[in-house]
Amino acid sequence: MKDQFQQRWEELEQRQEALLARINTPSPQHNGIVQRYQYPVITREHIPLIWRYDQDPRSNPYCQERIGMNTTMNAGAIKWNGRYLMMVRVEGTDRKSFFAIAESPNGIDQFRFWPRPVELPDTEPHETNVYDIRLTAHEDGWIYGVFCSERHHPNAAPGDLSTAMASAGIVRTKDFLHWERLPNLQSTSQQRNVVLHPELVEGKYAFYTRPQDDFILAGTGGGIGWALVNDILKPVIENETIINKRYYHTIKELKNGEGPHPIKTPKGWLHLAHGVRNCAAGLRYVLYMYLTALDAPSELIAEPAGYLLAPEDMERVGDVSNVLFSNGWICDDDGTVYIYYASSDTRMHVALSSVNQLLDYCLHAPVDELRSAASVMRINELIDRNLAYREKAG
Ligand code: M1P
Repeated sequence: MKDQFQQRWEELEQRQEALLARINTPSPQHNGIVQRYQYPVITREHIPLIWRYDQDPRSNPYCQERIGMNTTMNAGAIKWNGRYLMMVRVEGTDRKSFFAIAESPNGIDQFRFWPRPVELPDTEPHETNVYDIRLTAHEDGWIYGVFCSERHHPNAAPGDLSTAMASAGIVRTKDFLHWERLPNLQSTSQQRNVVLHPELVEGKYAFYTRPQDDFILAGTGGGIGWALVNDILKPVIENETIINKRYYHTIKELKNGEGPHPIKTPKGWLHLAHGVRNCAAGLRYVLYMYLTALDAPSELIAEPAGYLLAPEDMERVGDVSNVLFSNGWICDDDGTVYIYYASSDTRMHVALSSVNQLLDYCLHAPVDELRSAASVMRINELIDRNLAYREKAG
């Protein structure tokens, strides 16, 4: 006769195993650009039981979860040794985020966490929280991770326990087991959503940045920036130019931020980013794309109007509702693109596309002309073209 503890433990294991082995299937809807998948690919229920429970019935007689996990979100991604890796932002119920690597054989399901969370070198004593890592396999041979390093604002007024300060932390590795921590990127403004470009530009390390006036608001920071850094071991932003601007009455009116590093294609660098606007329900985060020149990655050459992906159905609700956020995608050799995105700061999903589909989207969907009248003109032009085509086709 099994005791209660043993029975409960076996139930927990069986339930988790069924979740980890679950096969994912494409969602029924498809707009010709991206294909969502039915199930989230990583949730807090994927986190190994032995990270959360004390398995010894003598010290845990009620089989209680001792360390609670809140969310699994905003994962960096990379294909490494033939496996699809996500470096997930796991947030505990104590509100502290940390990184943990999960891998899948096919990129769409069966993600399993590695045995332990990542232990980054703890070199920044004021750092309280780390999150949203972007992984870059750089041409210099290292794999870099650039993440948000957050601390209580040193100038917060006495009693103000909320004002925070964000800067970009940098680590690098060759095996995802041993990490070297470099100094945080120095900048005159706060920075979040900083991403390392995979190639040297003019012999320098190139960063996508997001200057912001304070911890939450971009303010006078005009959008996604670009900065060249001479020395990655002493990284300092000296000049920053805005390469993807925010505009009034668009999906990125309030702020935006680079997603993962862009994908190199014969027609330019494909970028995925998030755009934020305010509304009665609070901030709304959606994902959009833009394309920059192959020989000048900071030069915008195309940007379709509006969003590529916005929260739908279950994605709308979570810890911070009405949010899609992506800082990881993988481009396979055959051109398949796995877009990993988090919904509502709670869980990870995948949507599939291809380089050709995304290029076609960037180069042929109309641009945002920033006025309703122009949008109606574009629709009428499309209708006219379709009617002419139909007439010709008989
Ligand atoms: O809650 C939504 C997102 O808010 C921040 O993103 P941004 O700096 O662009 O506003 C980040 O905290 C991100 O982790 C979070 O998903």
